Amino acid sequence: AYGNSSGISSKGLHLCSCLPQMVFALDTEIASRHKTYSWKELELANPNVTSGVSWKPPCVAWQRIAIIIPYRNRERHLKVLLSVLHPVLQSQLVEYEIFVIEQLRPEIFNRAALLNVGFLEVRRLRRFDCYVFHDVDLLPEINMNLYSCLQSPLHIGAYMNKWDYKLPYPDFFGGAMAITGEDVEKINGFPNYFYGWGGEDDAIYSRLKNANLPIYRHPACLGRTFMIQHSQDKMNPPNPKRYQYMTDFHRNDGLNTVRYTVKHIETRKLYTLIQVSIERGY
Ligand code: UD2
Ligand code: MN
Repeated sequence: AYGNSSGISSKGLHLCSCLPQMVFALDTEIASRHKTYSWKELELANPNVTSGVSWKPPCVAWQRIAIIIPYRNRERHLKVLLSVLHPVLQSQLVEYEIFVIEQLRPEIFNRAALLNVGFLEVRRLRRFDCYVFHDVDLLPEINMNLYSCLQSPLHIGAYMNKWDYKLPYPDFFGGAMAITGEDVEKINGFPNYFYGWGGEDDAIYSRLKNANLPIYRHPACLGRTFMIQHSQDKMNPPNPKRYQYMTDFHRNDGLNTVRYTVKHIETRKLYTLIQVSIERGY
């Protein structure tokens, strides 16, 4: 069941509180200056994370969460994100594990197909209650921004520095979202035909809408996120078909049609790396 608050389970074990034990905020100065950590430094700062195993709080976690990050060539962002996510998620007393889904091929980036692959591969490895699909450059500004699945999908990256902590438009759904496995299946995952930048977040939003799954957002004071400023990646140019594709909804495309090859899986100290090639079907 979702939404347990603190209490005692029938077996006498303490269920975790869903309130962080200590409230802390991100140092946006550090984040915006792109502090470059060495991997050694980062690992030493997170000694309690064991590779290839979910981190568990010292109580019964109310959810098991997989963080799925679509990724290519953003090592600096990944380091900053890991330096923030591990302490934030641990303070939130959830059981969690971080997966980085790296696209090897084709050249043009496909964020939504990587989310499908991430979901399928992670689910094959272990069972989670909740899947958080998370941009590599997005940081929670306060650990009261709870990463959790509710009765309907939660938009985590809603209120960003980039947009002055307001929604750029009412149906905005970029950045990060938390969805149960059942809900991912209900919408048949994400569209595979968005190559390049833009539109796929809006298409995902319309999939949810068509499935009568309303979007939740935390109050703006808690749901604050910070996107590290960056330029457009060379191999992720604006998709010229993004407007056309957004309205032209391919119900039969998604989890069941994504074609890919897993090239390599590696459990690193602070995350599991899954390297894949997407077969271009469109
Ligand atoms: C916005 C949305 C994002 C997505 C995108 C349109 C926010 C915070 N985010 O991000 O969710 O809808 O528009 O496609 O509004 N990536 C790589 N390597 C690449 C290219 C992309 O790792 O070469 C990943 C990475 O996780 C990145 C994400 O894809 O954060 C989105 O790409 P972006 O950050 O370039 O796009 P942006 O900031 O406009
Ligand atoms: Mn970005």
